[in-house]
Amino acid sequence: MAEAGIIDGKGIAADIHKEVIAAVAEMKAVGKRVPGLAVVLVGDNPASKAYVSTKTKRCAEAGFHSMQIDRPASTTREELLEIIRGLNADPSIHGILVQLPLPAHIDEQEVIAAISPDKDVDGFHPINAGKLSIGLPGFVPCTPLGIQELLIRHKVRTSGAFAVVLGRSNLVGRPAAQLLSQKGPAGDATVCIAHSRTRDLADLCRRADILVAAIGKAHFVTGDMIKPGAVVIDVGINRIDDASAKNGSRIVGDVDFEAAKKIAGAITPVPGGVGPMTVAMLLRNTLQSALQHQAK
Ligand code: BQF
Repeated sequence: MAEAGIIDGKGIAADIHKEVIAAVAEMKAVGKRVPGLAVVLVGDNPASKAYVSTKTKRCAEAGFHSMQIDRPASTTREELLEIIRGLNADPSIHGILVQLPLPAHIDEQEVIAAISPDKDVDGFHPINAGKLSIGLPGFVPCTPLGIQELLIRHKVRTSGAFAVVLGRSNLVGRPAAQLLSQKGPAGDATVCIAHSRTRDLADLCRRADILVAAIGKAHFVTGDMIKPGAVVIDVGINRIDDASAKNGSRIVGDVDFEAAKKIAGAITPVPGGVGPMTVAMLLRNTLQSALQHQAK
């Protein structure tokens, strides 16, 4: 059989980026405020720092007003809540993102709940999670939204398909399953959420027309777990040792890509698949928020 088509997340994200730039130019032309995003980074987790700088950079390129607030790991819960209160009240800010994970002494759920739901561009506030679960419009988490957009733009048929989502996190697996099962574009699938306690996991995966891997384990999905012709969406970002790499390590997904591409019909690479879409959807959510804040 032919090798899988590669789903070009990086290219699709670049297209969306251009669409956002055009929309910002239009907002300026009609005298609206440009979208404003505040990114709050607490502590010095190297991966978080890298993600935050990517997001801040992309926002600046898109013509957004962007604000990055860096605080030490010793920041107290009260200090962080005070920062969020200020941003909630700031009319130049339409999106507030608190980079996760937070230091262990801070309750993430309390912080997320303090963000005004109409500025919650990460879609993690319980109000937005609840809206997604009952099919009301609201902010949808960026990674699941990016997966939905990849499926739409790659013209993947989801209606009636059997989709297996590996992973039940509130940030990725669960909302991804909700989007796939809801009515409409990239929806109408029959969805199963699988996790570490799922029995006969390999057999279940092998039945999937669409397989979304979001478990956070390098090369967890092997070639024998993939149905010939299936669409494989790899959400994983795992650093593994690689003696042949410049810095001794490289990033791989949750799927054994080399094995999978011989069997799947289409597959997202890592890097360059879902990751860039996550950032593109952050820009789109922030644009949406700015438009909603200034609808007239
Ligand atoms: C790429 C994230 C786990 C935990 C917290 C491009 C990103 C990643 C990869 C990126 C992610 C993952 C982000 C690529 C943001 C996606 O080229 O493959 C962009 O910046 N992401 C995050 O902010 O927090 C995370 C994953």
